[in-house]
Amino acid sequence: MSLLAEIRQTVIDGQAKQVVPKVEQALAEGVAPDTILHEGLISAMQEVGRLFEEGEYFVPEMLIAARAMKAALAILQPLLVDQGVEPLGRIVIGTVKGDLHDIGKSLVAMMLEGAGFEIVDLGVDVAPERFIDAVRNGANVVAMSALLTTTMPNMKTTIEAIEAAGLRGQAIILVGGAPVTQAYAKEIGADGYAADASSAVRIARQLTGK
Ligand code: B12
Repeated sequence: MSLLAEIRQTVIDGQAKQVVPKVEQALAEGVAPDTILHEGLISAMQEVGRLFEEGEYFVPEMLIAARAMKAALAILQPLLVDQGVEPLGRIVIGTVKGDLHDIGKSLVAMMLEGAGFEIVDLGVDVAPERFIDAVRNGANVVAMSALLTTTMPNMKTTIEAIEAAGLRGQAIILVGGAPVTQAYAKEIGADGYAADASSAVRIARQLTGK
């Protein structure tokens, strides 16, 4: 099995302790951090989702796999994020109310930070009022993540609350997460959608004119 395949399998098996030396070894062998991220880690989480759908995995297995993914991400983070750039704008990011998935959101936050945006990360299960407070405090982009079809409507609720607070004109709204689509983003009145972290950076730059 190739080292990348081993990394992927270790995440699927949820072996956080074993994944760390494997990622370090891959880096030492010159494998690009981005390749480890996509072919090792993200691909593993897709497989975990498939196993869950098929009833082979349950919540505890998903959780353990997520822990292994995070351990690996912690090693990659400094390599994926370049430093020392002047902030391009202030982005408030969070996973919407009712939703506890944070890996994709954190990855997007990390890449946006690397591209030079200042990030206010509100974490998971974020109520509309908290996004609104951040806009009041100077955030000019609101980035929302949702991984559940049942929590996606909370993106719409948040946009409506921002509108009701009279702040819609002050913030560019970006949405994403596995079940979210360009069409859904349009339907709820978001300004932008991206399917992954690198396109999130491209869209954020484009919409902020940076
Ligand atoms: C890990 C995981 C969990 C972990 C989360 C741990 C954590 N700390 O995040 C735990 C175990 C807690 C969990 C719980 C649940 N989960 Co879950 N989970 C997953 C799993 C396997 C992986 C998600 C992940 O991390 N992917 C990797 C990241 C990198 O990808 P991503 O999140 O999609 O993010 C990328 C893009 O979407 C995008 N993006 C993400 N956010 C944003 C934001 C913006 C602004 C932009 C521009 C882009 C963007 O960029 C990211 C990077 O490329 C998915 C399966 C899947 N394939 O998605 C199921 C999945 C999302 N879970 C699911 C379910 C059902 C649940 C539970 C309801 C299970 C239960 N019965 O309790 C609970 C809900 C808990 C809650 N209230 O939130 C279903 C959702 C089904 C649906 N249609 O709604 C899925 C799809 C599994 C499945 N195939 O059935 N889960």
